[in-house]
Amino acid sequence: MKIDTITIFPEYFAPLQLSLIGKAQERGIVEVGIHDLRSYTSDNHHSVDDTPYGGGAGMVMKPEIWGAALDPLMTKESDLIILTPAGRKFDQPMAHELAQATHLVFACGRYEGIDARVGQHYAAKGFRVHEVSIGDYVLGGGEVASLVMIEAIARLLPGVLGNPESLVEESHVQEGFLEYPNYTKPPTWRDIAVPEILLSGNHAAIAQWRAEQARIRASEGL
Ligand code: 6GU
Repeated sequence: MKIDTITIFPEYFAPLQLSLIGKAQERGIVEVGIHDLRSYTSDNHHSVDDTPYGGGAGMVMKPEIWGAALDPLMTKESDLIILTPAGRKFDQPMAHELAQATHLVFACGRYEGIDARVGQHYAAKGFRVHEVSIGDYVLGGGEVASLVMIEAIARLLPGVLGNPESLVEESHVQEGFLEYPNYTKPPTWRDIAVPEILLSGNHAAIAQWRAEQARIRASEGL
């Protein structure tokens, strides 16, 4: 999978060199390109935003700059993701859906967002355009939101996770069952003992206990 992100803060994407996605890049499973929106400006001040038509607070990102940045990236294979708190809520099914894509282009808006004609234009040209939010709170921009999405999507790609069984087990999370509590050594830590059943070696009883614990967590809304 090819992933491109366009941003005025390329430094935000340094974590993509680490851990899971860093390794996936080394292995050639994903290739990430980071593009500085300001390099597509042509004025002396490198301005990317302007005042909103109709008045009001804040600034809106200029469509010409976004067009200049997106045109060379977009192909028939591309899905354009515009990050905005007004978008469709990102969730695990959407992560699975986008993990099937060949090329994802993330447009990270700042200020009050990107001129609405940008998404409209690429949709009218026949591109797949998704306006996406990661949750019901407001961030300073789409950078962190796109990092969240990239991590959730990349770990679903074949060969990224060392242990694909964890993907099978977590499918229960997607089905509305929340996970059971996990423990490792030592058997007692600060006077708290690991539930004895987990040390019993009785796999059927352990599976039953875990299912029950997951049900309790779900019913408590944890
Ligand atoms: Cl995608 N952008 C911003 N600015 N805030 C958000 C968001 C996106 N998702 C949740 N909050």
